[in-house]
Amino acid sequence: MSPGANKGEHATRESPFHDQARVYVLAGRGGDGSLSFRREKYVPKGGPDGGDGGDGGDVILIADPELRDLSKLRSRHEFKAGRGEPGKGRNKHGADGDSVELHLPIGTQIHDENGQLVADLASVGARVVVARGGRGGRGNRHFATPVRRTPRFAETGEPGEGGWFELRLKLVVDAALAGLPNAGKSSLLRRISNAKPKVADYPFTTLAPVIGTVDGPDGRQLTVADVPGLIEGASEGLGLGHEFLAHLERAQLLIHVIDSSETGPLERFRLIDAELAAYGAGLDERAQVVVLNKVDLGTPPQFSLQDERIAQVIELSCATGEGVDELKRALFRLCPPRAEPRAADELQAQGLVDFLVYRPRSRRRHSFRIYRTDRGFRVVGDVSDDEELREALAEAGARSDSVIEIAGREEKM
Ligand SMILES: Nc1nc2c(ncn2[C@@H]2O[C@H](COP(=O)(O)OP(=O)(O)OP(=O)(O)O)[C@@H](O)[C@H]2O)c(=O)[nH]1
Ligand SMILES: [Mg+2]
Repeated sequence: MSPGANKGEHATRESPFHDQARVYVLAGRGGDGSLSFRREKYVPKGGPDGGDGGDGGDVILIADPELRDLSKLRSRHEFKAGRGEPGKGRNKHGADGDSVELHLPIGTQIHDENGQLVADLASVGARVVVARGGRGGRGNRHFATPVRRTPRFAETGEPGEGGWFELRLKLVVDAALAGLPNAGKSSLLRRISNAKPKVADYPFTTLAPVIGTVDGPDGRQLTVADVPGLIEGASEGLGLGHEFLAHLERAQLLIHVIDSSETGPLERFRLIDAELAAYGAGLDERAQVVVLNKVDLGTPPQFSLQDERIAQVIELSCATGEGVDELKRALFRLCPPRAEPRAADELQAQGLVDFLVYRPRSRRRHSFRIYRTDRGFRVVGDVSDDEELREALAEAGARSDSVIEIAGREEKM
């Protein structure tokens, strides 16, 4: 991949990895209430029996551990839920519209068009309704009163919410590897985990993040991410740039890998550190284990640095396995177990929906309601924007010759 390639698209030789996407979602419109009167033999003047419209379906985003990235959204980015069915005579309810569930990898963050974080699907089963379906309209039977026996109007269904959202995947891992190209990061992940990332004797072998699982002695497991190597100027887009450092943001620990067979390990440590600082998000404050790799090639040079972030310095060889167990022990000691992921409905029941930061505001709810009458439409409520009203009426089925009643006056569309 060249630095100018598409944002969020990190191609590998095996398969592309996408960590950014845009989606358009639209919840279902509510069905219209029915305007109907009972018609029975021998009953000349039947009462109102118009049933209610069904509610529109929601668009729901769900964290799914089976998914690796956002690549399925390259071919499809529009998700629309079903409409509610209109009510019918004889008090029949319209059916509710089907909801749409969009499955996304764990760690997907959802932003609205203003860049506001709407939700963070950081744990298994986390779910958020990003667009609520419109409520179905009430049938005319609801509007009968002793003085108005024959209500000749019914509510139309409400529009569903909708809009564009930006999705950004930030992997949720316990630890992440960082270092220059060719330092041996992927070799190390192969050594300590079940993952088999590609290893080769040239820089930028790794082009997309890979997650490995490390098994501990007591059955505990840790996840470790391998990301492409960093070079000086990565923050300005050199090499593969530093965008994929987003996948280090949620790691509790960084494993900083240095090729100890080369000279000047301290300078190389500082170079990477400067790129972490340039990226921001507190990466240059994160706890680190420094791995002096490739010690099979000779005695490593001195690495003495007084830095409170560095929890441990480990001499290691991916070739011989020396130091690998020491590193594993350090990982389990330095990455405390995360809180058990809890089921989303359990969190909801306790009012602890921690992944939901901000409830999306409806862009399509109006300050007025539209009723269908036997002559056309009636608008009740506060109409401040003529354009919004015109659109809402059109969606409710009004045509250019429909009669519209607003505040006691009758108008044409
Ligand atoms: N002798 C020796 N060679 C090693 C050791 N660890 C890795 N290598 C070699 O170093 C080269 C680079 O290893 P990788 O694991 O691909 O390095 P990387 O840091 O993942 O590189 P990028 O993905 O390009 O950032 C390969 O040829 C490995 O075989 C080691 O401990 N000893
Ligand atoms: Mg690699």
